[in-house]
Formats: sequence, structure tokens, C-alpha cells
Amino acid sequence: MTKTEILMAGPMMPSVIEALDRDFILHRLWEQADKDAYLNEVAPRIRGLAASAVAGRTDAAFIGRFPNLEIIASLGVGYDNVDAAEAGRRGIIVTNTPDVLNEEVADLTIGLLLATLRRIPQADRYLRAGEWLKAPFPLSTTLRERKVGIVGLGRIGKAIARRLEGFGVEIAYYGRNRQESVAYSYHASLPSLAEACDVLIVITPGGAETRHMIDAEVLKALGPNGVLINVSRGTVVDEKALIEALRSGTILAAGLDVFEDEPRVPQELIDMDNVVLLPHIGSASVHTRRAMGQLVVDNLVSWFADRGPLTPVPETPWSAVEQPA
Ligand code: 8YV
Repeated sequence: MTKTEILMAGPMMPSVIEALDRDFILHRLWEQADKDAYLNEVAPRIRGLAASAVAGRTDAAFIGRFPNLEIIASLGVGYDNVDAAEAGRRGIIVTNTPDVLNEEVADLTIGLLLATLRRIPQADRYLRAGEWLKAPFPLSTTLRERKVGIVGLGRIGKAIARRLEGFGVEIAYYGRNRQESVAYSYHASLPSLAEACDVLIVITPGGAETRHMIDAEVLKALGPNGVLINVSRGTVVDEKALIEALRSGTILAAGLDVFEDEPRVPQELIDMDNVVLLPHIGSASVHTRRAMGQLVVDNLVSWFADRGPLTPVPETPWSAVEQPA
């Protein structure tokens, strides 16, 4: 039986590449000297894409190059790197990798929160620079007696909230709808949540709908003792407004795992002492990336074995009604 041909635009973990090599003819676009010529040759035969943010955007123009494309399996729970609406219009399935990263991202979020409040990276730099020999490290702010607002109480947001319960802090949230299953206090507007809290943790999906939802007004409402933690997408925060708020003391500090133009980070943030900056590592452990990669493989294998996609995104044409028996 001839194998199905699929294409990977940018490299994924070796375990994913090995697994796909077993079941498919896997085209490695990133290894080609002339990518355009290579695509012209193979695109008509490609029925599946393994996509990821590192490979760039799987946009309408790129999708349009594959006349026989059936499925785009994207690595990551967020899939703003894929034009899922365009794929949906063309009848192409898009899958993401939900759930397998919830606990990992929640762990990292708590680490980043504590690092930002207690200034752990700054203290490490202080010791290494020999400053401790001269004077004790200055006292930091604290998580004690703070009220934490979660922007986006989805699956990862809930995993973060569960951890925060153990820290004995008050928890509130903002989202499109109140969730009856949780006891945390609900705010129907973001400025209202920011006003009520002195920590905001952003874990809402990226994309056009949430672009710059953390703006100058929200930061002002968060206030001079306020701390912003962003582990979702850089686009959710108006980065210029954030830089200004940090510089002017409108808010106290920020912990950021994501940025508007990754991997480029504004020099203004790099130069600031009241921020902790991470290179988008929320899910980046061997354990969790392996699980995410396996879900990319499993979605492709399941689709081409006529068992349907395992984790289709809402924009996808697939629905429960169409699922095979
Ligand atoms: C990944 C993420 O870094 O899952 C997500 O949405 O942001 C991260 O887990 C990224 O998507 C992998 O390309």
C-alpha cells in the first residue's frame, strides 16, 4: 500500500519525526534549500500538515498551496499560528493538543508568579555579582494577602486556580460567562476584575478576539501594587502600554512568558529590573512536549485510518454527527 504524504514545515521533536516517518512519507520543508520549488513539486501530493508556531504561520496563502489537503495537526493548545477559519471554509480539519499540557503550564505559571513577586532571578543575579558580600538583598513584595484575578478560566486557568487555593489567596476571574461549577468570584468586565485584584494572570486564547485586551485602562485599574503575569499569547497584552505602565509605576511588576513578536523582546523590557522574562517555556519540558507531539501523531494516524480527528478545534468542519461508528 502506498503511504500517505504529509509535510512538516519546521522541525518538531525527534520522537515525533520518527513516529511520522513510520506511518507516512514525511516531507521536511525546513531542510530544503529552495522551499518554494520544493513546495511546487510536492504540494499536490500532500494530504496532511504537521504545523507548529516555530514553523511560522499556516496562513491562507500557505494552506492554498495544497489542493488535496485534508488535515492540519498543530502542536500546542493555542492554534493562532493556523488560519483555522480559512481551513474550515476549505473543509480542512484542524487539530490542536489540549489537556496534555494543563498541569505543566499551571506549574510554570506559579513558578513565574513567585519569581516575579519574590524577585528570585534578580536575587540570583545579585548573589552571582558578589553583591551579597556587601549588603543583604532588598526585601521584596509578597503573595501574602493578595487577591489574584485569572483572565480566562479555561482548563489551564482552572489548573492554576487549584494550585492557588493551596496558597491561601483569594481568587477571582473574568471570562465571557460566569461558570456555575466554581466558587471564585466572577467579574463580567476586565477593568472590574483588575480593580478588584492586585495580581492578574492572563491565560486566555490569543487571536484577533483577545488582541490587546490588557490595555492602558486595565493596567491603570490593576494599580501601583499590581503584578501582571502573562502565560497565554503576547498579543493579548498591549506591550507598549505595559512598558509605559511598568516604567511610570502605574503597576509594580510583570512576569512574561510570551511576547508580541517572539522571539524578539523589546529592549525596554530587557533593561527593566521589575520584570521576569521567559522564552515561551510554559509547556517546554521533555515530558509534556513528548505528550503534545504524540497527540499530533495520533491525530494524523487516526484521520488517515478513517477514525476521525481526536482533538479537532471548534472552527473545523468535523462534528460529532459525522463521527464514524
Ligand atoms: C507551545 C503553547 O510553546 O500550547 C501552546 O499554546 O503556547 C505552547 O505550549 C507552542 O504552542 C508550541 O509550538
